[in-house]
Amino acid sequence: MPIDYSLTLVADADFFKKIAVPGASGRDLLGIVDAAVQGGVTVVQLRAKALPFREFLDLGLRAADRLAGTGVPLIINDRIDIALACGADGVHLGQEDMPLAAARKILGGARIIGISVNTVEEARAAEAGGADYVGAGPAFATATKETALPVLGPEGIRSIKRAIRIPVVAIGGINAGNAAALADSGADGIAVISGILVAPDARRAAEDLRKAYKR
Ligand code: 3NM
Repeated sequence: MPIDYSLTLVADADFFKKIAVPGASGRDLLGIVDAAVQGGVTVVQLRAKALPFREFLDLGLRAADRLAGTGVPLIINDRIDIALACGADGVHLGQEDMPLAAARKILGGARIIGISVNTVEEARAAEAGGADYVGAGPAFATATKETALPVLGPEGIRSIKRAIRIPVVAIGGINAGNAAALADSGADGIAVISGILVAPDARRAAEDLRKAYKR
């Protein structure tokens, strides 16, 4: 089944610890995931860089349970062991994470592997190595992830899109106000953390992002 990459929610379990969001204390990440899926999120990526293994696994199992039957794939950031243990549809790997070839060896061909890229060269390498999609970023400046990488902007995303055939998902600093600026980049979709996690109404935020980013 081809995947609809239109809108990825990167559900970051550490987000509310890092960034002060008024009224966010005790906000339930999986409740946000549910609402965002109702609002039109097409892929959920679970990210938890600072969570102990068992908590991440438990969250992954519960996320898989919630998403079962929705048609929305679950991707686990970085942790192949957790992806396998919770029956996720795939993994998303950064340039410093497990190399693609090793990940493919472990996961086999049936699961999705996405790779973070910042340059055309990285995108070409990901495609040549058998990645299913790339996450290209940062599209815009973002406070969510500490990164020294240059902001790509719509032009940078477009260069990456033109260089490869696998789907390109733009990430970094994207919100309903600037998503339309990426429309001409040709990206197959957008991915957000704060654009949905800080919103008081995750369903509405997802709806607004879907409306703002139409290819
Ligand atoms: N990866 P927000 S930017 C997780 O450039 C992540 O690869 C990026 O969060 C990259 O939507 C980023 O709040 C943070 O800007 C995205």
